[in-house]
Amino acid sequence: MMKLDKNLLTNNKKKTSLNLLILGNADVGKSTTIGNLVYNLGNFNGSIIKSMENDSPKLGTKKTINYVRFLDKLKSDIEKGVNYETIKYKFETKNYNVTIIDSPGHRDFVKNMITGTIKADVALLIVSAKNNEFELGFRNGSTREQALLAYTIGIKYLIIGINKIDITTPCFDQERFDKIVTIVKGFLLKIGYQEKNIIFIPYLACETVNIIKNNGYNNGDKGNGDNKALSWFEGPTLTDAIDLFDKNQYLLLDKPLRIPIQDMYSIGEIGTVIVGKIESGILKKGMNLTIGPKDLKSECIYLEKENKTIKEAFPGDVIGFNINNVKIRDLRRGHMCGDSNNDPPKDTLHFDALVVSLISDRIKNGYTPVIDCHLGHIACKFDKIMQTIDRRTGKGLEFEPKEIKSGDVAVVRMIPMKPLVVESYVDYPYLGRFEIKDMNFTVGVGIIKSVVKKEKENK
Ligand SMILES: Nc1nc2c(ncn2[C@@H]2O[C@H](COP(=O)(O)OP(=O)(O)OP(=O)(O)O)[C@@H](O)[C@H]2O)c(=O)[nH]1
Ligand SMILES: [Mg+2]
Repeated sequence: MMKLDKNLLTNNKKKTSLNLLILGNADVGKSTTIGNLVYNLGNFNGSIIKSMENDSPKLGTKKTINYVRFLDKLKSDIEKGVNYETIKYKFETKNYNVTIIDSPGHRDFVKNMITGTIKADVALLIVSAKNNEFELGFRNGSTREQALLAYTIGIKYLIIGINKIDITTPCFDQERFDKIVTIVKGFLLKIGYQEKNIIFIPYLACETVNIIKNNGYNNGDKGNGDNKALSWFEGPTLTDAIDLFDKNQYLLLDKPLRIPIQDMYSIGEIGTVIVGKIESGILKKGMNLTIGPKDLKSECIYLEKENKTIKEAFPGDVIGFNINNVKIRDLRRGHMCGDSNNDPPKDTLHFDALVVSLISDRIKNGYTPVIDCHLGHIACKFDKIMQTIDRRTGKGLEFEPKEIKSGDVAVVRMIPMKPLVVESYVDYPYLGRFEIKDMNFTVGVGIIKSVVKKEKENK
């Protein structure tokens, strides 16, 4: 009989990590949901559970867990431990090791989301099915603003959790569910979400219904009858919805090659060696390379990763590679390496970006701060503030305003003061966002909507 390779088996078992951003208006059940997921699917110190069980009231034969209290206990437990500053709630689904990112909703959080310091793969936007609670959150609350935030920072896959489906009238009301889906879906499609990437899940956070299993029940039939109150719902459970997300699809394998240059060396007989991380595409030995913004032509002679020679490298790999025909004095940190035959990197004439101002000073046309975009660090002029944008709806407000103030979102045409390769956020997420710096302070953040590149003839 063939022996199974043990290493292979354990390697296969290793789950991919996934960051889940939790969004939702006040009181919709965010803490209850997080507590539920971590309690039922998490891997934490079991003594908290014991203490929870001891002081949880019993309802008939069922114990009810107060998940918000559990979360508080867990939080204080983590704070007592060594790893004080990073409070991370984690749980596992079939495919993923999930880390929860809870959204405090303040300025630094938004800044960190946009610059990618916190990187979420998937967002769970929670709404409440309770009468009026949904309407309030959608009309006056932050539901729409948060959905727009998720879209702006590039979260393509969005789960809409419709919580508290037990307290609709009648309870577990399918009509109520359908109505909420229609309203939210209409909005999401308008701001740019694709129908195939949004999914609606009715569930109950305080009772673990349709989170792991579709075990909805009617009042008076506590979970073991056939008469399931959520039997009308044929979609996945909340955790299955997370597993439906295909992270590989977003790994940028199929995109053209982009390697921002981190360091370069001139090594004796070998020649020029570049070090950088592949942001998208595949680098192969023998490939014809173009290095922007100067349009230098070269070839990849050999490449290595972790001191081993390899034939090809993939997104996320940090590699060193040897190129010919280019001297290191022509290269700078922040220059961009790409495939000569597939969308080679080019210098920028100007680009349009969605900019959020974070300084108290007003910004006018002509303002020229430094921007940090991938590894580039270049002065860029606010050539023209084209339009301010409503944060909540994404709709345009004022055309060509004289100035923008702190907190404003605006589309701005920007011109780099020196050669620079940038890309649109849609095409190259990691290369299409930037921080705006003034005297080394972050004064704003931006996302690049479109780029007009310098073509040879207009150089
Ligand atoms: N009926 C019902 N009530 C729920 C459910 N989930 C949460 N609740 C209740 O809704 C209230 C708010 O829940 P939380 O989890 O604290 O909500 P939150 O979104 O964290 O609230 P904030 O942190 O204040 O924004 C609590 O009273 C919960 O018991 C549910 O599935 N059904
Ligand atoms: Mg809470």
